[in-house]
Amino acid sequence: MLRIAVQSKGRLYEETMELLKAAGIKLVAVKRTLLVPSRNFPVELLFLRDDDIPDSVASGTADIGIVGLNEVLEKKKDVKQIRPLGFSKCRLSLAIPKEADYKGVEWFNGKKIATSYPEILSDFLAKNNIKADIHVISGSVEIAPGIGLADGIFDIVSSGSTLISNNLREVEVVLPSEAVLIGGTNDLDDEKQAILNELLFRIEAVKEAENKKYVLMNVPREKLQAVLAILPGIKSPTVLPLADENWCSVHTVLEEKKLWTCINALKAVGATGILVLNIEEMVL
Ligand code: PRT
Ligand code: ZN
Repeated sequence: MLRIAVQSKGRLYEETMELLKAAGIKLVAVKRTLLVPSRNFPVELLFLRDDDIPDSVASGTADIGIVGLNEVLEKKKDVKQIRPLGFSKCRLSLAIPKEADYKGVEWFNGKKIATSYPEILSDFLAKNNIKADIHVISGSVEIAPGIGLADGIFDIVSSGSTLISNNLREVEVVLPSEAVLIGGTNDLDDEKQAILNELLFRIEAVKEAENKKYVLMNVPREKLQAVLAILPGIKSPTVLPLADENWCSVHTVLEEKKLWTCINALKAVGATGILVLNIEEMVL
């Protein structure tokens, strides 16, 4: 049994659960308990506050964990990053009052900076030879400059709208962050390692399928070359005969971002009955 520490509620929760579900992991009915086993895969989920996830993995209470890179680097626990997971993307940035005259990071010399991430901030300041006063607060960091508690802030930014509504402007991106899978620094026993390998294999397949669509269409034989010229395909598209020998069916995988341009081009050369399907997993 492999124990995975995950956030019990908050910004990481939904997508963590979606990823595990897409990897085929079903839980026994999630009651509000701390430890929930899967009913079809040898893992159990340990639900924690995100702040506690790095330590739970470093101490061996959990074997692996899913948490924001920002928490991993701030907590400085003995853990290793196994793989990025591509969700809960954000960044840790320095921001200052929007009207302040900013020419570079030296601006922060002698200034007071409010943050919940003192470790990452002090590493950044030391690397840039800046001497500033770090003021640690645990929430609503963005209001600190407005109430005279600090000159600037160091906080998580996603869309940037929190900064704008507090009359602040982002001046330095210090750390791009996203959810990551972490593990301890000691080797897992063979059984747990085999479960982790299977989980990673499934995550790989889920990530591979993300943003891709399976597309099928009917094509007049004489237009087949024109259609094939448009399709990138993973290797090459599949071409199948139809009952009417003047027609064939073409199947391929397209990246979502290219989907509409491709579909328009396909229609223009004579493809019809275009079906677009979701792909759940893709093993390359
Ligand atoms: O209760 P628990 O301790 O588990 O949760 P938490 O309240 O500490 O964390 P939570 O659930 O808010 O966030 C968990 C993780 O999500 C963070 O550690 C980040 O890795 C990631 N994440 C992604 C974010 C954001 N986006 C985000 N926008 N975490 C926080 N924010 C906040 C930010 O603090 C700021 O107040 O949203 C505001 C900025 O958002 P924008 O869109 O206005 O820029
Ligand atoms: Zn937290």
